[in-house]
Amino acid sequence: MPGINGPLDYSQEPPRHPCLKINAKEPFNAEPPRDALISSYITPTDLFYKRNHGPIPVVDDIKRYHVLIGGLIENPIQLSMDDIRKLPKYDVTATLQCAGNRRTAMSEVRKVKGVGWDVCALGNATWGGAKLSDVLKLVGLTQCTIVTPLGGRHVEFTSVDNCKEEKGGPYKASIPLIQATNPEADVLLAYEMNGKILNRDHGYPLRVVVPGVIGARSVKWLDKIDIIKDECQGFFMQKDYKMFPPTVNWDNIDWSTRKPQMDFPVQCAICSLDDDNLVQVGKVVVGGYAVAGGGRGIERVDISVDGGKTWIEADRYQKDNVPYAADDINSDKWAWVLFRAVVPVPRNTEIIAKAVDSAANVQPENVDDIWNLRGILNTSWHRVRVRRSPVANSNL
Ligand SMILES: Nc1nc2c(c(=O)[nH]1)N[C@H]1C(S)=C(S)[C@@H](COP(=O)(O)O)O[C@H]1N2
Ligand SMILES: [Mo]
Repeated sequence: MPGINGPLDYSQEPPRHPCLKINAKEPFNAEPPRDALISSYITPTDLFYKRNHGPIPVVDDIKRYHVLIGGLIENPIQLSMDDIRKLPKYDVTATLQCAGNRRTAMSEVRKVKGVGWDVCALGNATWGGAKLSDVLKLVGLTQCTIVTPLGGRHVEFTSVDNCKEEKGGPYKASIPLIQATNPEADVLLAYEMNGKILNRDHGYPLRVVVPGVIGARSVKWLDKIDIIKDECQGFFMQKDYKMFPPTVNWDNIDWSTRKPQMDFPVQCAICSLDDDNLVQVGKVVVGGYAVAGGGRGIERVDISVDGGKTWIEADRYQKDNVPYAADDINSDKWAWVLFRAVVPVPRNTEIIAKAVDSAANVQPENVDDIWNLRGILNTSWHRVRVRRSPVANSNL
C-alpha cells in the first residue's frame, strides 16, 4: 500500500477531544455527550463519534497514495488523490450512524456482544468528494449498471487497517453495483468533512460515505475498490452487522441465513435529558435527533409523558431559517432532523420519544421484540425517567 500503512499497535493514535465518552480505548471507540450532540445541526468533527476496529492508519507520503480499481472489469486503473480531486466535487450532508448505537440499553434486557454505546453513536456532517458513480465511469461502468459484462454485481471497498476480527487483515465491505453507479444514491469517495481535509480518525486521505446505510459500509482509509460477483465475504459483512431474531443465540446461529444489514431503520433519541433526571415542577424541554434510513424523511416525532397513551408532536428542524418538511427538495434527504417539544411533567414518569418516517415506518415499542445477540439496530421507543423535585424548573 504505497503512501499509507496500518500500524500494528496504538502508539500513533491522533489527539482527541477530552469531552468524548470513551467506550473502548484500543481500538478507539467514543461518542460525544448527549447535550453536545444536539447543540448543532452539523456535528463538529472533533465531537463526531469515532468507531474503529484497529489502530488508525498513517499516511507517510500522500503523493504516492492511490486507489486501485479492479476486479470484474476489462481495464483496471489506479487513481491518485489529484485524479480524484479533478472529478466534479459534491458536498453531501449525511448522517452516519453506527448499527450499534443504543446497544447498552439492549444489553440491559439480555447481554449482547459488542462495544457498549449510549445514544450518540452518530453524527451529521457535510462530506466533500467525488461521486463513486463518476469514479466508476472511468472504468467504463455507465450509470445505474446492475451487472458488468464479466458478471460483477457488487462493489467492494478495502482499507489498510489491521483488524483483529479479520485476523490482522484490513476492514472491508461492499454495496450493490446498482447503488454504486447511481448518481442519485450520492455515494461519495470523500476527502473532506465539514469543509476541511478529512482527519485521520475519520478516514484520511479518502473514505467511502454511503448515505442512508449503517455506518459499517462507509469504509475509511480506502486502499482499493473491486467489482466482485457476490457481496464481500469479509468478517464485517458475513459474521457481523446482520439482524437476527431474538430466538437466535450463540449456540444456534447460522450466519449464512441472513443478509448483511444495509439501510438503517427509523430511529430517534432524546438528548436533552439523561436516563434518570430530577426535574423541578413545571415543564421540560425534550430535544433530540430523528433519522430515517434509505433517504426517507422524518414525518413526525411524537413525545409522551403518560407511557404512550397520549402523544404531543415535537417541532422538527434541520438548517436555520428553512422550515423542515419530509422529502422536500429543500431538505437534506440523507441527514437527521432535530426535534424539540416543551412538555408538562405531571408526576414522576417516563418521557418517551418515537419517530415516524415518510413511508410511515415507526419505531418498535419494546426493545425485547428486536433484541438480537449482536445488539444492533436498537431503534425501540426511547425512554428516559423523570422524577419531580418541588422547586421551579430550570431546563427551559
Ligand atoms: N477501515 C475502516 N472503516 C470503517 C470502520 C473501521 O473500523 N475500519 N468502522 C466502520 C463503522 S462500524 C462505522 S459505524 C463507521 C464509523 O465512522 P466514523 O469513525 O468516521 O464515525 O466507519 C466504518 N468504516
Ligand atoms: Mo458501526
